[in-house]
Amino acid sequence: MWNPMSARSAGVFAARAFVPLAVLLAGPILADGGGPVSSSPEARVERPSYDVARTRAPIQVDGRLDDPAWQAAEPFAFFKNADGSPPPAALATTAKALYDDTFIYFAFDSADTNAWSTRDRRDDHLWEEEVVEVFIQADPTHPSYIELEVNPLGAMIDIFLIDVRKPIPYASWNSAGLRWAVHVDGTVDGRPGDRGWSCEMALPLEDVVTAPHIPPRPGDRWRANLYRVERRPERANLAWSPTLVGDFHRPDRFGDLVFRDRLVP
Ligand SMILES: [Ca+2]
Ligand SMILES: [Ca+2]
Repeated sequence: MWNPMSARSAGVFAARAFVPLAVLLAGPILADGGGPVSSSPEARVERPSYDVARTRAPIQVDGRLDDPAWQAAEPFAFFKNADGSPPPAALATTAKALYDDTFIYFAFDSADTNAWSTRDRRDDHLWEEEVVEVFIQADPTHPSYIELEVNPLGAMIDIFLIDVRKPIPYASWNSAGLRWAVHVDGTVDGRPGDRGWSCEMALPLEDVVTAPHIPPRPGDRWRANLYRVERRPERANLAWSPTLVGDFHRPDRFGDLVFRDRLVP
């Protein structure tokens, strides 16, 4: 993600990272599977939605996506570059979500020939390296949202933002019941030769204080987005719902999570 504490430094970062994006945004935007569209790209790139199934058994949060419920869960539509264009072919990214009475779970499976991070402390600036991220705004009439990031070293930063880029100081809000784990197929040493890494997160529903119902009722809709920041072997900023600008903090571009009563497996 981009630094939510400092819009100025984030702007510098975004400018550096997104010069190509700015160029792309000046030209046509490719819609899903379709031809180029030009005017008002934000209006033309629809926000996606995802049906969240309910898991019969709690997920074993060990970083491995071998739980039967994950096997039965549907994947999010493929990640795109933040401008909506197809992502680099080498950076295949699969994500899924599930819920039960206690948690909402997220799984990421990221192909990566060079899984890299150096930060291993809670609440460090993980977004400056490689990371997967979940943003949740359960009620879009409330500006607050939750941001979770995990890197391939297994470090977590959990942030509660009271409004766009207005976080409670990182160390002051920790989700007490949050659980997460990663599994790396390779080494996190900055050198090539890796295959990828997977991540599981379990966010206690009780932390999602703006949710209309806890646990969610079938048909409830939350806003959310999922991201992946890549630095090696190539820079990329991937999103489930492209934000169309060099900034992940765009709740108006979040997709919809729609809770269903479908049980898995
Ligand atoms: Ca697992
Ligand atoms: Ca990488």
